[in-house]
Amino acid sequence: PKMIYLKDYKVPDYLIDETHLTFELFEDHTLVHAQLVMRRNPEAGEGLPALTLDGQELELLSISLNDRELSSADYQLTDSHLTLQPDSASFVIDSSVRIHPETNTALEGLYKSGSMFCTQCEAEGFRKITYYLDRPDVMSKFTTTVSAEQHHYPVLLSNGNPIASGSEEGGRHWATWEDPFKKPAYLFALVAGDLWCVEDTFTTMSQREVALRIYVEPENIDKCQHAMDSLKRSMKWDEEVYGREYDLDIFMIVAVNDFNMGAMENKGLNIFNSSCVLAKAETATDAAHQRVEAVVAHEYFHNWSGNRVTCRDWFQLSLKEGFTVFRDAEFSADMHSRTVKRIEDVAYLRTHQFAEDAGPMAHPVRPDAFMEISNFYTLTVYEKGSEVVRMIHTLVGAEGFRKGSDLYFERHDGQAVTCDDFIKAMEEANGIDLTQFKRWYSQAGTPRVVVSESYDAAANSYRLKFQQSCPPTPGQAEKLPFVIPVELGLLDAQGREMPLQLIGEDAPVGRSRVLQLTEAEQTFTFVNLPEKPLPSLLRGFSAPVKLSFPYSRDQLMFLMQHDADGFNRWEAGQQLSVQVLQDLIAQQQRGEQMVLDQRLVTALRSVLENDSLDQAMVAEMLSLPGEGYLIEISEVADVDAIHAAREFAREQLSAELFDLLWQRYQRNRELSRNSAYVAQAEHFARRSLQNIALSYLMLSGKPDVLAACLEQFEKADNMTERLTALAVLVNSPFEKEKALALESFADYFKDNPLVMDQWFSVQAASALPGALQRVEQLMQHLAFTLKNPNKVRALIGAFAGQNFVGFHAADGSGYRFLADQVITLNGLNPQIASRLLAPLTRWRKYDSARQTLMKAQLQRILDSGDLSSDVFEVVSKSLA
Ligand code: BAL
Ligand code: ZN
Repeated sequence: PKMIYLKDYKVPDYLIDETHLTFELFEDHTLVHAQLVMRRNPEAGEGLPALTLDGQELELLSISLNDRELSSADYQLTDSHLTLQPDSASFVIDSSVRIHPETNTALEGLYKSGSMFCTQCEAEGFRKITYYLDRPDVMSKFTTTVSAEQHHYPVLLSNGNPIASGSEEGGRHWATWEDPFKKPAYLFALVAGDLWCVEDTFTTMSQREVALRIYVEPENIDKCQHAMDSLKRSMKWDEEVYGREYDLDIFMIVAVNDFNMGAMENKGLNIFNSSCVLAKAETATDAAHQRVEAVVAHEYFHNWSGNRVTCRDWFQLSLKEGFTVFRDAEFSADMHSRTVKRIEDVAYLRTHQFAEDAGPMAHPVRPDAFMEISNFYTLTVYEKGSEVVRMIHTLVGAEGFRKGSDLYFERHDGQAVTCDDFIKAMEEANGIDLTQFKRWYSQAGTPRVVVSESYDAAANSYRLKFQQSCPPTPGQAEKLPFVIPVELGLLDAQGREMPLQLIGEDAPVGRSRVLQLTEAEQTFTFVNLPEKPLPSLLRGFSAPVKLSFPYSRDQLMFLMQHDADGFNRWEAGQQLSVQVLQDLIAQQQRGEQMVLDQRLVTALRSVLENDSLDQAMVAEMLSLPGEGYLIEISEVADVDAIHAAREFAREQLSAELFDLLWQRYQRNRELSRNSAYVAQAEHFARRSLQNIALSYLMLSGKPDVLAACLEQFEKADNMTERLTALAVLVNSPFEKEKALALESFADYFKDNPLVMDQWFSVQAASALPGALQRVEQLMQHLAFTLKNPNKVRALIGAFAGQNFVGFHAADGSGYRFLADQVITLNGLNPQIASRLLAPLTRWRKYDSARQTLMKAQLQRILDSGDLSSDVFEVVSKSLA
């Protein structure tokens, strides 16, 4: 495979004004007839260069140019392209190809999921359907006719509006769909299957009625209401917050079981991984409900940020993804608790994206080179991309941001554009210069900001010095300073926010404000401060950086209690926990008896005693930093010591805070018992506290707690409580109860694949001895198959990504196992194989013995022969 560079971008030589497709679906093959109405791109220069169409795994049956059938002497065919010579500036190409969706295990292009046909074309799947200019800056109007056997495929869908349908001889039928909006091929979709649908309507702000339909397999028809409600809320929110109205008469979602991603924003016909649509209390957790809501919103929001305005080329992926993640995060924040949403997102970013940014696959938000674009649907492009958009929002304010997004949508509607175009709209709408800010798009790596203070009592002034730097990343040894918005406040000894007046200012400017770092080193002096303040820095995590300030543990406890910024109250608790856990890790490594700093107990006790705190916040504060995060912040990660230290801390906290936890648990469980499940913030909060309390309480080994856990497992009316009880049992020493619970759970839910995914994950993630053996056994379970990405993620992904002591077993067995799976999956589904690899690519984080073992497995994958570009790129970069 070869590298593709942003700097080589050229506008397309030809355009496709109209695309007329006909699909004839059969059990053992599919015929695709494509008519492309094309013309020379006036922006591409003079003359009539050869036309090269993309096409992979296609069996060409016929091709004609302006109705003249071409012979093989008239074109060149390779395994990825078809090249021919047009003889005029406008022309029509007709082609027929045969493809094999029924054997397509890569789940890219047209494939079968169970008994239904479906598509996934982003990024470059359309070239597996027909010969085409498969690039996002070629936008075309599509008409699609689908024909199939009627009995098995009563529902035939594609993008846009249905315009005709009919029956054919031999029990077949057909339907034609027309999409009036020009779109790139990656937004094409087709579905054929025996599906039922839930229907509703939405009246837009200009009073147009839109039909809403969610299509699922018949057994799932009772699990669509939450997604439908989420869709309607999303449509309303996008009108209110961004002024964006839906544009077609119908909006459809289809749930499929076999899907590489979470979902796909195809115009008017979103195709979803069933895990991101189906949700009802009995089978989906609160987290799953929130994920469904967020993904439904995300895909819906793409209709504007992605579809109406799309990407010029795939290097610009974050243009649509970063922006849309930001939009969905704000939507979720508005629907539930803003602070809790921010905490969850930041914890995720710092654990996973920071690790990516520090590893061999580190790349800028706008990458400048890739081998395989599928490898760049990353945490950096999505989550860090969203943080970059958030920083713009912070810099220009909500109103300025709206002006910028209005200008962006208005100016570029119907176009394929770049991140620069987005920035330009923000600049022009706000009269600002974001030239330096754009380094966030071009420089990889997580910036570090070291802050120090000095207080001058005689002058009543307080100085904060900020030093920023960014570690080298592959291909980028040196970094220039970023623009870093740092929101801060200063607290007095009573915990009140002090007025913030910088030297040279006539008066204070609020009590929480945003400073802009632009240089490697910068000092800010605050005046009129009669006492030395305690700074609350990077409020709301105003920039995706690693900021450090030499807080004492007492100061962190003070911030936990008093900071007006909810996010920073949590953050202070996390920093305190990290300090305390790092002590324990060091004690463990020295072979000493571990001793927990009582300040952590005191701090968490006061959190638990505070009845006025949002229960979700209490739950978040009780959650110690995860092992993944502790690994990420380690120089050399000692997974065994990290696990031992964290477990020790949890046991100590359980013992010291038992009564408070027990009270909270019982109170909340009582409420759950006596009320029906509701998927709303307050109820999520109550259950999350109840569940984290239970996980602590079970460490006590007390019979009362075990009984409570079993009661919750058996009697709960919802998956959130039931699954937590199961997970807690699985991690407990109660072997008999554990075995019974696992068995009864699997027996009851055996026909529900999404629930079985949870069952696999809970076991794969358990750090108790014998993990690999358990996982290998579970791979033999009837409900497991390597062909379903959700299953792979649930079992193998959870083992390698969450079970650190199991995966990093000193004998290298976990690494060998993962390499085996990657080698097998490489032949089945390269995208999933490549994603599954991520834990092995982090080898630099571990001790030298583990490094050697991990690299040996990467090498073994490399040597295994015939690698996909997906796997080859990740493995070769990891070993470089
Ligand atoms: N565009 C791929 C799936 C998503 O980000 O919505
Ligand atoms: Zn997206």
